[in-house]
Amino acid sequence: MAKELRVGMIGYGFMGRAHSNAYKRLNDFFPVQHRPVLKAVCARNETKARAFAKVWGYERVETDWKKLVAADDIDLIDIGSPNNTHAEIAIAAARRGKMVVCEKPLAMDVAEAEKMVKAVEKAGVPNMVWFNYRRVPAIALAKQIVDEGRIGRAFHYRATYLQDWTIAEDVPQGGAALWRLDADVAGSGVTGDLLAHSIDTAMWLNGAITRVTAATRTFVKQRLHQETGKVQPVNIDDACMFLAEFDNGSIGTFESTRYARGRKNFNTFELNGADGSVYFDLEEPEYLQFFEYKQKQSGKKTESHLTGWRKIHTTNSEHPYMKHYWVPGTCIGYEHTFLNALADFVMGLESGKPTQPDFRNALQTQRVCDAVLKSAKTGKWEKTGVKL
Ligand code: SOE
Repeated sequence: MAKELRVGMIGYGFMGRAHSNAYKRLNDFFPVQHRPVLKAVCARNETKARAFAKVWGYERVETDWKKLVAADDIDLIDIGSPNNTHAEIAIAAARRGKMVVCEKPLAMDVAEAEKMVKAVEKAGVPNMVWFNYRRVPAIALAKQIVDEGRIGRAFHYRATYLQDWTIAEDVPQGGAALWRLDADVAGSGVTGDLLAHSIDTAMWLNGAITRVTAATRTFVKQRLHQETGKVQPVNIDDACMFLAEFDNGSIGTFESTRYARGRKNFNTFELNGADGSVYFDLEEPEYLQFFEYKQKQSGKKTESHLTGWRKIHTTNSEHPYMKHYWVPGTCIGYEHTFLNALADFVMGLESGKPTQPDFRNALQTQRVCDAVLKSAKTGKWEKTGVKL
C-alpha cells in the first residue's frame, strides 16, 4: 500500500528545482512504498513561488516558513533556501516532528550545525543532507572498490573543484542566485559551496580528515550588493587550497576556485593506494578510472605487460543505481543524482536503516570547512575534531 510523503519545499532556486524533480520521478524508477506529494512551496516572493508551484505541481504556496513547518498536512520539510536560513528552519521543523532534508553545506558554521544535529536527534526525525555527488554511479562504484579492499593502504587523495562564473568584477553580490557571494548569507565562499562536496566525498571514500592547513584568496575585493544598492566589501573566499592529513595516514590536497577560466563545474578526485587507484572527473560523469595493481580475485600473478588504467563505463545494471534506469551503455544525468539520493533516503525510512549523510555525518564536513577557514586566518595547521 502506498504511503504518502507530503513535501513542504522551502526555496525555489536551482536546488528547489533539482529536488522537486526527484520527488516527481521517484515512483517512476524506484519500487518504494512512499509516494511523494508536492503539498506546498514556500518563499518570500509570492509571485515567483506561484510560478514555481505551477511548473512543478505544488498544491499551494506559503510565504512564511513558520506556517509551513507547523502545517499538519506536511511530513517532510526540504530546505533549499540560502545557507543562513538552514539552522532556524531545520530546528523548528524537527521540533514539530517533521522529517528534514537540507541542502549543503548543512550550516553557516559548526556551532549552528551542532544545534541542528541535537534538534533532529532529540526529536528522532529522519534527516539527510543533499550531498548529491555521492549518488553519481561512478563515485558510488569508487566507494565499492575501496570497501572491497582493492586500493589497499591509502597514500594520496587529490581533489579539485573549479568554476569560473565570478571572474567579472561587475557580477553583483547578494539577492536571488547571487547570495553565494555574500558571506553574511552563505557563511563562506568556495569552502562551503564547493569544497564541502569534495570533503564529503573524500571522507566517505578515505575516512576522517584530522588536520588541515589552508590558504584562501578574495580576488575581487568589493562588489555592488543587489539588495542594498551599495558597493560593499566582499567577504567570501573566492579560492581556497588546503593540505589535509587523514586518520588512515594518507595525505591530501584540495583546490577550489570560481576563477579557473573555462572550468564550469570541474569536480575531480584521485585516490592512490598500494594496490590500486581510482580517478573521477565530473566532466565525464559516467566513467570511473581504476588502476588495479594486484589482480586479487583471479589469484593469478599480475601480467605486467597488460596492466594499465581501466576506464569503466558505469552503465551496467551491476553498477550502483543503474538497474533502475535504462539498458547498458545508456547514461543518466545530473538530475538523477538527486533522485538517487531521495531513493536512498526513502529506502532508509522503509528498511529502518537510515541513509547517509545524515546531519551528524554532514557536521563532520562542516568541522573540516571551519578548520580550513580558521587555518587560512592563523596560517597554522588546525585540528578538525572530526568523529566518524
Ligand atoms: C555553485 O555554483 C553550485 O551551484 C553549488 O552550489 C552546487 O552545490 C554545485 O554542485 C554546483 O555549483
